[in-house]
Amino acid sequence: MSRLVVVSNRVSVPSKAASAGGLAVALQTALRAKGGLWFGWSGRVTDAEEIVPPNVTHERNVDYALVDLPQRDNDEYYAGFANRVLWPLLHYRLDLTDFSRKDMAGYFRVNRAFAQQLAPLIKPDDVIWVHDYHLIPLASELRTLGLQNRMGFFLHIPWPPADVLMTLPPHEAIVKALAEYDLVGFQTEYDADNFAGCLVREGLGHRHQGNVIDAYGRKFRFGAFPIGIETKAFARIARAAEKSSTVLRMKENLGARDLVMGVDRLDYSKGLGQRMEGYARFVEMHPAMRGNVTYLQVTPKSRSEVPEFAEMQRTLAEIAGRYNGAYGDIDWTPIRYVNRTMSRNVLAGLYRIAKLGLVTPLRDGMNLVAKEYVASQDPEDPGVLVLSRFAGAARELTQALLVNPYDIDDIANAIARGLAMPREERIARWTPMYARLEAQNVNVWCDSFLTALDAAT
Ligand code: ADQ
Repeated sequence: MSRLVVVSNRVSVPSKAASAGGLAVALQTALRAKGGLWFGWSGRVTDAEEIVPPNVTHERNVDYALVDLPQRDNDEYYAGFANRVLWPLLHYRLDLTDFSRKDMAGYFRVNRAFAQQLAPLIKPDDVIWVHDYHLIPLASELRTLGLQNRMGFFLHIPWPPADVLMTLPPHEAIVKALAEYDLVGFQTEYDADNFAGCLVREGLGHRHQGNVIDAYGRKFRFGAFPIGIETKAFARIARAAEKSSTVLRMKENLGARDLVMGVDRLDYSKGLGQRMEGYARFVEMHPAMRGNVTYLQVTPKSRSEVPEFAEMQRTLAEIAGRYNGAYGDIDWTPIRYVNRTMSRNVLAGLYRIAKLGLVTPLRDGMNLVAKEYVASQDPEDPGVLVLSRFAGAARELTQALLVNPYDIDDIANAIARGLAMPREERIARWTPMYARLEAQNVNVWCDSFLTALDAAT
């Protein structure tokens, strides 16, 4: 059996202090079963001139090889090209891309350095699985060093249509780099079709039956592999967490009020401003609900050194403050905006007691919060998921109340409809969603990608 090599920007080394999330657990399970190596950045930034050989630790059949990033590489590759060009562009935000040739050079330079550090650790029959937009050129750099291994790439975020992609000055270098993989995976069929469409429309490649593309003298496969969660484990954690002290405290505090809940990283792709406005419109339109519902938005502060993030944080606090001032009362705060991270257990327990999960990104590769919310519900009395039609999860969770996250009234109406929904309808909508999440859990995702990669030649 071939060894598995996983490469990602950040590596999850198992630790006693932190419990790993679903993706890390699934990859660790696959790595332990096959024996393997996980390579990537440690998260540390140093004042070294260049990337030096990784620090390798071994744990349960798996080597973890971590490299540190010199400051310049962090600025150009990570903070620069990956996060200020690829992230906004692939989320359709042309207005926020901040392209410079210096950062682009840094991005390709770090990928070359990663390849140089990784290559000596690779055995001839290893299967290499590269994750996400930070590392698109890795396969081409490894091939330049003579590696002929099977290599797959999975993009966790969306892939936009050709007209959006074409605005990226090095779009052709990015597409060409992807052609060096044997399998390129996306979250949804839309993303996969956008990718093939970009190649075909720009005359860069030909699409064949069975999702095969011919481009730059190579034939490779592509397709949709929607990522899942640890569905059963999440349901179990949520059941147990309902009795945890934090969740009991929240329940007591809520009294007879309904809980509406949002959980997101602070990011412009998550549509947090529009979401708060949508909830405020709901409160405005339904005076009888005032005092009877609380919206809890859990969003830790992040990257406050980046001006846009600090600005976003200020704007959200300002919107919450404005509506709390306008509609709140001595014993009622309409929006509780909490800036901290919560453990998976507490989140699962809060999801379970929330009558409504509000997940309205403007664009999202998948969105695991939507899936976690569904998995956490009580089958006898489930809550309602209000979900953006622009999240990858909307392709699977079709029984959610799907909304246009740019349309404030649509969000307000969905909240009203969700909170008033009879139990039979809630059960009828929830049951097929849960069944799907159970059938397509994160281990199934992992296996189906690796099986397709095995079959790709
Ligand atoms: P993210 O953009 O990070 O992931 P998401 O899929 O929602 O988005 O996953 C976030 C994870 O972090 C969830 O497991 C959630 O529980 C956790 N989380 C979020 N806020 C938290 C908080 N305040 N406290 C604690 N935990 C919190 C990228 C893509 C997504 C894609 C995933 C996986 O952008 O579209 O679904 O990768 O492929």
